[in-house]
Amino acid sequence: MERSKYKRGEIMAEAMWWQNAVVYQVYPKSFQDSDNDGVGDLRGIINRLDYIKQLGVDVIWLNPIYKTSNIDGGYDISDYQKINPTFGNMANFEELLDKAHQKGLKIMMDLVVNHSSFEHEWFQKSVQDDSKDNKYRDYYIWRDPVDGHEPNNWGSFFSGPAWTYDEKSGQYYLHLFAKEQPDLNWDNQAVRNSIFDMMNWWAAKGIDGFRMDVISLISKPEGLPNAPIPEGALYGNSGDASANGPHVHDYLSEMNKQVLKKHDWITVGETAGVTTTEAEKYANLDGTELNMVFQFEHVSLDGNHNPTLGKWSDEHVSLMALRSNLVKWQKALAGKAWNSLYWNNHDQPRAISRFGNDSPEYRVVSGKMLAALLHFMQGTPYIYQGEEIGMTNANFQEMAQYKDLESINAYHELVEQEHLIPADVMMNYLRARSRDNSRTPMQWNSTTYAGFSDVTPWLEVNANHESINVDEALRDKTSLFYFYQKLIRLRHELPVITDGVFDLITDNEKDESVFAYTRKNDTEVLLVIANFTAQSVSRDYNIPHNSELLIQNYPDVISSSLRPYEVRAYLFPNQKDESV
Ligand code: ISL
Repeated sequence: MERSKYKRGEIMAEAMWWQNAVVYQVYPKSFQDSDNDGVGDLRGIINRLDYIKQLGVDVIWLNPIYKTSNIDGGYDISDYQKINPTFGNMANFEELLDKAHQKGLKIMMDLVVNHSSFEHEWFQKSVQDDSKDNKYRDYYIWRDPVDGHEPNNWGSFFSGPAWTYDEKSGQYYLHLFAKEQPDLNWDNQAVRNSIFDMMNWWAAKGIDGFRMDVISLISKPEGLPNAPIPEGALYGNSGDASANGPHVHDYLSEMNKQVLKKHDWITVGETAGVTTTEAEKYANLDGTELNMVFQFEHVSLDGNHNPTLGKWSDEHVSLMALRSNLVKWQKALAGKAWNSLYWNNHDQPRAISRFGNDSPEYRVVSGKMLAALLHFMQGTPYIYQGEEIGMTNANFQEMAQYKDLESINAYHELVEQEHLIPADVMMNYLRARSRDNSRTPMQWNSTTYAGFSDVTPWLEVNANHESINVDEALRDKTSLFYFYQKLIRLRHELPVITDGVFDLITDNEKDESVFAYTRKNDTEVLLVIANFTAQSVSRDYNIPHNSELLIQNYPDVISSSLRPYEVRAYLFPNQKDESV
């Protein structure tokens, strides 16, 4: 096929740069330790920029690197304008930004403003003796007790109630997450101004955008009413009660005017509880709020059937459920808003262990299948560090190996306090879903600490680093790394990956094993066929004779057969009268 005929290499004229981009997520604590204290740091990231560049991505999203109380992996910020000293200093950050820019990489920062740390100056002033009279009291959400109890029945995301009592003032403050993460009061104009000033301060440093932590939760419902308590659960669901609250779109529009619209940035809202209808507002193509959102539905389908246990489960999602959800998002946002695409991140287990197959036989082939399936969809793909070499879940056997407060608190509450499930069942659930699964140190080589550090790391290295590591991946031309590299290159070269209309192929919605879809624009059709199972299946898809096989994860093609986790993507001209 003559590539030039189909405008290959031309980028969709009207596309925004972030619609053609691929983002690489770095969790600094676990990426690269340069000063041998067992914790990753900014110098470590600087030293690895060439590796990230080699992959071919456009943007690095840095999880929080700010001064922190370190209760929740940096999501408890005590100073938004200072760098976590364990990670380095502002000069290191400026060097990182500068060197990334020199290499053509952009830097997206994490913005955590639903809450601050309890050690933030604002909260310290909010609780001090004369606090009821100072302006910082109202920076947070304080309420009187009701009948001697918490002001409402809300639970925290990290177990226990969402309220903590302050003896001095006789009031409770709200925290949807840990008690060390008090929620900021977005209804207060002074709070919003302080946040926008801080964002503008980072803008002046030359950053390229923000990923906004739980930004869907910033506008709490009027009067903070009780929330429905899921059957058997201890507390009302504060996340559902606060998600997409009454003023959230006003506040984001205001942020857009005060900060975002002045810059050619990438912005993504982490929007717990978002629906497709809400996403159309957050990520509207007029650009009045954010560029895109992280939705949670496809990573919530395999939760426990028992609502009391929520995410704690070791279920595997069926292809039927997963596909219908992903298709819903592809279709609903088309032409109205923009999707972000992800299988995993620092809060989710590893993609291959969860959606693919992490046995030695199928790890790489299933990883390639998942990668292709996601990267050919419409939206901006996110790659979480280590995904590109096929890192797997941590497989911890002891509670002492876990460091994540969500995991530790859930174990205490569900096993020891409420006796809802036996310890061994919870250990299985943690092996399947704990956030520490994705936070184990990056596996650079086969040495004792995987090349992450020369000393014992803050979280144990996965034992499989002896065979699964960057050195190995770069040596092997058939590795996942080069497969991702090719997917990223194709996205940059083929407009249809950005602008093509998404459709399942005829009858695919009934197929329990194969996920097959097309993307079509005026000139080209991209056809993606993926076997989601460990069994060979036979299917005949009438691949047009003039199609180009863009990428595949087996060395050859057996017509009308798909081997375990086989994926193939074809490109052919769009002859509008034919349909696949
Ligand atoms: O991690 C979760 C499920 O295991 C979510 O409930 C998570 O808490 C939610 O997605 C919000 O995540 C973000 O905000 C949290 C922080 O702990 C996460 O790391 C962050 O991504 C509080 O800031």
